[in-house]
Amino acid sequence: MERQPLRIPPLVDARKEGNAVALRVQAGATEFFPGRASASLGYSGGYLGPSIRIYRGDNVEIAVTNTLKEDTTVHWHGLLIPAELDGGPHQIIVPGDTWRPRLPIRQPAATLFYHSHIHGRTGAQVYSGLAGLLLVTDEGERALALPSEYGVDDLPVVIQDRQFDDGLMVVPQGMMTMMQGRRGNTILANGTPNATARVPNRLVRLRLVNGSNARIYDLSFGDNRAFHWIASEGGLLDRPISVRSLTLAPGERGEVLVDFSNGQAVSLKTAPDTNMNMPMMIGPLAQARKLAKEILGGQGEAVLQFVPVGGLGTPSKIPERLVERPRADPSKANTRRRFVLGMGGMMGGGTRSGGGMVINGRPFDMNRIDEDVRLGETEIWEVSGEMMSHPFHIHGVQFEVLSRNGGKPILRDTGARDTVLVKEPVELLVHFDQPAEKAPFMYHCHILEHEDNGMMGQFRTI
Ligand SMILES: [Cu+2]
Repeated sequence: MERQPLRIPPLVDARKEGNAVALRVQAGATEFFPGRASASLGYSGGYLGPSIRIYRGDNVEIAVTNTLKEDTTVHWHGLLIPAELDGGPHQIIVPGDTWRPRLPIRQPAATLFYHSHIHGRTGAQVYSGLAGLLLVTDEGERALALPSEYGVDDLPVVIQDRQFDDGLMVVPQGMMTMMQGRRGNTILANGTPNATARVPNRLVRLRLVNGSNARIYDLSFGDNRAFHWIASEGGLLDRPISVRSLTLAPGERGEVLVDFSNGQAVSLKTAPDTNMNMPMMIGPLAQARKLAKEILGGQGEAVLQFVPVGGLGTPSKIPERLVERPRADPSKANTRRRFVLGMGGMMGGGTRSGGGMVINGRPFDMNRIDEDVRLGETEIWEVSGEMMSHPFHIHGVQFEVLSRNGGKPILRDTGARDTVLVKEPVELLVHFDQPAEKAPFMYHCHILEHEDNGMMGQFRTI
């Protein structure tokens, strides 16, 4: 397969636009492979949307015009804003309409992820291309002088698996697909199959975003080099963590620094994906991986190749410390809630609608508030998942992982987060400081087909 240069989504700097940004939700035709135009969706483009740089302290109006023939919403995943601005299933934009939320940006620098959240069609709309990045910046981040030249040494990398038949993207359907979540036989980076990025021969920042509907990536470099993890979903970590691999579940983001000063071309690759529900996992791991390869397209493979330019460079220094962040105090949490993400319908006889995707035994209902939380409180949410691992996302908050499976959190749980992978129980320390009176906030599985089929609930803060 011919290599293609990594596509870089256009950058929209909100301040340069007077903090008034316009997005057009549109249908398009995208040549993922040259000469083969696939039907796709995008924001102000054929597939995906611009990266929007927004500044802490500003108020940014984003006018979203829906030119599709179907309803949509735009959820600002990770943004800490009141629920009526959140773009969840209740903020529907009907065809021809424009939605104009004015977003107060009051949180630390982070890589956030906007995407469709229309109930029942989120999976299909995101798979077709309705996703993009919000890059929050602040003074603390800029003072660190991290690589920040967009598209040069600060690269967005939205990783997605998509199904291609004869060079054309297709949106998989069917019961099995809904159970496992939509996967695909081809990995795209910013919509580019078999992508190559030319990078300077020095330190480069990658904003790695798992934009897949269902697939988990276990990312590492072809030469097993160490790299530095500097930011989780909620923003910068206290200090860089040297790692050789990073796991990202759907909806998760991780910023890393990679030193390309040795001038050597290297691939970012992923391990095979084996996250599927239990009946398919019975038997030895090798068999499960074979099944994963055949059914889910989940073989280990390259995501993106890097080619440094300029030959041998000078190794860069990594800052020892990044940011100080206030920590919530677990002793202040008086309320504990438990959530079980269930897939009971199929196993239990398939009597429930939507394949039995539930939280605490109940499928999502737009008209039911599941939890009332007191505004300003800190709570412990204990979350576990059945049958397979589920990325659990809560809107309007950041949280920390207090424990996993009764023990200490694992490396992957580090930092302020809005999404966490669960199967074994995790305890999350969640602080609620965004109002949700006029509309509720969601919590759900970020395997989008699980979410669409009912693995979602809603809460108010009152
Ligand atoms: Cu799930």
